[in-house]
Amino acid sequence: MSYFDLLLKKIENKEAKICVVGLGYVGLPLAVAFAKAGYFVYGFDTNAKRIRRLKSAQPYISDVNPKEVLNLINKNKFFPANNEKILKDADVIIICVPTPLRKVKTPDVSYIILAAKTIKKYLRAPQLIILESTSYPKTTREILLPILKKSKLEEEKDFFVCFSPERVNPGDKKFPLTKITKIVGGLSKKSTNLAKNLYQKIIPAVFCVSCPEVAETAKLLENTFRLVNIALVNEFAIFANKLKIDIWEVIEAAKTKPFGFMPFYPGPGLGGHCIPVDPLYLSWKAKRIGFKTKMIDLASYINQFMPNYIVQRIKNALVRKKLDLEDAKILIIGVTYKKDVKDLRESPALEIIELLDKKCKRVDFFDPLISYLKINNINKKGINLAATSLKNYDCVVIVTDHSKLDYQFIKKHSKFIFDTRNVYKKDYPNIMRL
Ligand code: SAJ
Repeated sequence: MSYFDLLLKKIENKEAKICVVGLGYVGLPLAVAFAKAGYFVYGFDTNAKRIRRLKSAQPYISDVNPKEVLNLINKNKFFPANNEKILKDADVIIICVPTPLRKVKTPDVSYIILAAKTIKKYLRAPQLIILESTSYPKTTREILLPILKKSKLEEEKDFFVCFSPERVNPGDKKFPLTKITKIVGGLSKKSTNLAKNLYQKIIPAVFCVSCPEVAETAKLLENTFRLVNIALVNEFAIFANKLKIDIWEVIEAAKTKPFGFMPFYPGPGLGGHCIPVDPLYLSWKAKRIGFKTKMIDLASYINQFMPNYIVQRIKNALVRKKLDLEDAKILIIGVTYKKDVKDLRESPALEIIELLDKKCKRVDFFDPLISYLKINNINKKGINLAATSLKNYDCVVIVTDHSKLDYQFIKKHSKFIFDTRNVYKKDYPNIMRL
């Protein structure tokens, strides 16, 4: 029996032991899904604090129920550890590590390289290695595979390699992991087949492609599609405001078209660890082969300009009220990168606060999910949202529109509101929208 047949059989009858490397917003839900499907799942994370939190039912990912995780641990279905030796016992290893940008906006694949080097130490026949972390086309073939081949084992014979992009939408209850079609692209039909059979145990819809590069690029197309369309609507918002046209009503009208249009909404900027980041992986790779991705570069520029635009709109509004920015007290409501998700990464609110901190008398924030900001040179404790406090501010800015905020209370007790998310659906004497 070949190693492929042996591994396929173990996957089919759920004897295969899985190890998810990286227990973040992608890896942890994936580990839980496989454990609930009847596999024994190791969870490897270099962050020992995360392992302790999992074993004591302390949440750190809003999309996962900590009690459910502890139950799986107690039933010996899920074994989180920060001891790399567990990799030796795994038949399937799924890499879900971060792929951020460096300060100079170039890809940082160091987490993938570290994971690959660690896996290589314990690589044995047969093992299926799947990369889920979003990266530029050819990462699987040019970065992951060469490191694994240093083990002297033969790919697609002793070990099998596949790319399957993570597509989770943080905070989205309508589309949980198990309802999002899984794309799989292996180095050969064997690895694709192994990955397809594995994912089908938790996700009914699996879409196979011919190679890792197609899977890598499909993911980047998805997120670049969002980046470009968000930039488009942000630019429309700036243009519409100059003509005193309600951009929100324009979008409501445009989306009545039953085909050929998909609504996106303007906002204070583009946050998160995916949309502002992943397309820059593509543009970086393109530049290295002499191709300039003009659309991505321009869209990134427009989205990155939005925090400045928000500050400009605040300044102009206060000038109309005969108040200078340097005398103003501003309250920012909502600082996470999108509503109802406890995540500050690339959040435009942080840049807005930093810009206002340099210009205003006082800048405070309130966010029901975040009580303290200590990022870059921001060091602030969130205020209590009370009637008295709201009245103290010359401008209250709705930056992130969390669902559980009492917007009527805010409207009643604020002198002036700048609503960047169309929470109030129309302008009022004391409310200005983007
Ligand atoms: N945003 C707008 N206008 C919009 C939509 C979003 O300004 O019309 C802003 C949000 O406020 C946020 C940023 O863009 O700051 C990103 O929001 P997002 O929901 O598009 O991105 P993520 O990173 O939370 O999740 C996305 C997923 N989103 C959706 O499909 C709706 C999906 O593309 C990926 O599964 C995920 O990135 C990923 O991991 O790549």
